[in-house]
Amino acid sequence: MAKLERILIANRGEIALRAIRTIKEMGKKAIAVYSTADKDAHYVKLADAAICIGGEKSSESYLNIPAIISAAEIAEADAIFPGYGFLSENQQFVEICNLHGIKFIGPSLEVMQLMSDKSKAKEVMKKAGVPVVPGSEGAIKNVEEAKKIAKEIGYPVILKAASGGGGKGMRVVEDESYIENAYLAAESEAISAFGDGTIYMEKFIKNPRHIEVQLLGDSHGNVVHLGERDCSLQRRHQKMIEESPAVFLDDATRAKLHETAVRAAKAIGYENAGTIEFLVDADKNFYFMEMNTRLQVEHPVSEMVSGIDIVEWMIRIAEGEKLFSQEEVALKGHAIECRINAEDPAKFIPSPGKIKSWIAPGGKDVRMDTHVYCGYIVPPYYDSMIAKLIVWGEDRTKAIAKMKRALEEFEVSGIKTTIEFHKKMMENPDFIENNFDTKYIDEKYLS
Ligand code: MV4
Repeated sequence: MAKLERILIANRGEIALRAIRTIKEMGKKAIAVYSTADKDAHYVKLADAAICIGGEKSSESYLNIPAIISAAEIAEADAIFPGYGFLSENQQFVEICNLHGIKFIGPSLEVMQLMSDKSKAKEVMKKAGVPVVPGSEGAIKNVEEAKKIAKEIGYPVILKAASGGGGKGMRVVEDESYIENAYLAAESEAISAFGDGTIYMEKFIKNPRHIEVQLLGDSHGNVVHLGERDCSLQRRHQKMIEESPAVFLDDATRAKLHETAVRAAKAIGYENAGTIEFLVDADKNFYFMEMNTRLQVEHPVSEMVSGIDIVEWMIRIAEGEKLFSQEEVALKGHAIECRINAEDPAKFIPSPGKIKSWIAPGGKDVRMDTHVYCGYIVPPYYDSMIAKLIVWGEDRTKAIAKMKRALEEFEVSGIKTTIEFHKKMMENPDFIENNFDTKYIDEKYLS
């Protein structure tokens, strides 16, 4: 594979800017695409070239494959960087990039396909010796089969959509009297959300933690990990705070988790950046949940503890370069990320509009990834996340103190943001003592 010189970023917002930064540092050309709603966005100005790809709706622009491919051809891009969301896990898009001789900076079409069916992915991982939650072997055919399997594994069980992820088409079932309704509800929800009603079943793990391992694989079969992230602080399946390392784990379990994730990625011949998500129960048993075949929002916490630029390595891997060895990765200290959303922090409802003032925090080991600025108008059409504030400290206590200090410096007016929520969390005794799970915000914070 030859060096990539011109990289088109098929995304917007902070992640487009994040990618432009690294592409420029590597001496390459960054090509931005934008919708009519994003014509004044800062990332558009910072790119070496920028092409309008359509209207404000994502379906007309950031999801518009013909427009993006045309832009890539016009700009003579030799590669596409997908970021997260939008087309980053779209198999058809990867196939079309391949047909046009444009390098998709991500995993192969085959691996993406394999991991997109959560039920099949689980079977593949089980064969590779990765622990999975006990449950159905593949899809459930009907209500009768659901009842039979649930009886075998024991209630409570959880029904999940094979094409799902992010909580849609999921139902927890406490006993047999609810299973028929739950199965039919999950199925119809999955059909309308994903066009695929395939459902599988698992034993329900109570109060789990969501811990994921950041991986990089190269085209020569090497896989390294950059440690794990604890992403348990979520609200309605939207992550709010992520950190690395997961202090919930002891060193022995952590080492086992890393080794398992690397082995899993090697087993499927994984190339480029990816993440394996695990559910971890109260006894620190971990189980494969799903694999994200893309760069994730929370990747900066792994960059802060490893010192490795993940986007740079995604590009170098796409160029065919060989990865560094695991021994060269030294994980140090503790990093925390707070997602700053344009939302009312009390009710978490979107708050788009014009930013009247914006004073960003700074200082040693404080990182702000954002595309917004004073005077910027947050459009109502896209995700409400407008910034990520990431800090590093020698340990978790110091990282929390730094995050608290940084949040206090942060001044935004004109729109409502989740800054206030994060300020409260940094002083919350449960957060400070690491005493929370995936249900924490939904059940404890809002009540
Ligand atoms: C589970 C679970 C408990 N037991 N699976 C939610 C998103 C989807 N990807 C998987 N999810 C869950 N799967 C079993 N067998 C609990 C959840 C879950 C959850 C997981 C991670 C982060 C937040 C969550 C919130 C509610 C439920």
